[in-house]
Amino acid sequence: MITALAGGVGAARFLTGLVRLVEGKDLSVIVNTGDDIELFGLHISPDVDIVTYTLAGIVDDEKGWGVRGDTFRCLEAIKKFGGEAWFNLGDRDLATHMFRTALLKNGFKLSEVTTQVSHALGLDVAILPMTDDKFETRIVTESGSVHFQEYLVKRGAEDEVLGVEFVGVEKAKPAAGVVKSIMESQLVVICPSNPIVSIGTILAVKGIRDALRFTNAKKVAISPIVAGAPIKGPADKLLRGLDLEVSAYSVAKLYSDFLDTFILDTADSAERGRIEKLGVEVKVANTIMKSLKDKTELARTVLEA
Ligand code: FO1
Repeated sequence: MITALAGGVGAARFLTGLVRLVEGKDLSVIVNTGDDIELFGLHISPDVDIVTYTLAGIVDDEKGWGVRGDTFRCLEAIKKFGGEAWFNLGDRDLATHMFRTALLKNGFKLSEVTTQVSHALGLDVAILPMTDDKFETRIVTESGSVHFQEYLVKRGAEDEVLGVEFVGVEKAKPAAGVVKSIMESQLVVICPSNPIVSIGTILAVKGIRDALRFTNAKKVAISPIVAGAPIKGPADKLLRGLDLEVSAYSVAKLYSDFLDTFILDTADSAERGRIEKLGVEVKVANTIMKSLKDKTELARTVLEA
């Protein structure tokens, strides 16, 4: 049994390689829900959908999110009404959000809806939202605190980051199956996702970090930072905003209380010594995933670790 901790696009790309090597029924993916947002009365769960669509083979590969070949007629109509349309919700994607919202209103949990959607798309991987409770990542900027999606998509991640807030963190409990899957796995993989707003959120949910410390599973993380820059997204701005160094070492340090092995990109092999001093074993590999072969090779490196 393998458990992966995942954010959005980077994690989903890695998982595409992993499912080539392990059976879906032996894999659970715990997904960040701090990015979830309500728009037009609908519950959008971007990272859960990115992982689900990618593993189901229907994601828009170029963008890494949304459904391949989707149309945007509903959003265009909303724009005509003068509605805010900065978050690009495709027509088929909207069906997921409408279905999810209707079930949530009828008392189902986010984890239950996620299972129903992923099974309907033919997946046997267990996709587990980190929590069924409200959890919202907000970025503190000079103009005040804004929802993470507003910071990233609406404002193009251009604001200086003054802080990060996790609204709901005190009350959020891990969703059913999350702690059990960490405790019963032989391997826990921390995907190459943003260490603050993707993995950091999952680790902030009460009980998850302790489960990682206490499980007998081997814990392996893949660096999301290569040559001092994130492969995708604003991890550099967020790390800097929290007065943290932008480096693979910095990420390894954030996980060092539970981590066994850190997969470092070949471009950062000079960091090996510093990371080993944290008590973490280091493996150097190519972590840039352009082709399916790259993704599968990286997954193989993780399994061999
Ligand atoms: N990212 C964007 O940069 N622009 C968008 O308009 C956008 C829409 C969107 C719709 C559905 C979805 O599931 C994801 C979407 N994303 C979009 C990706 C998302 O904002 C982030 O990449 C993740 O939340 C971070 O992992």
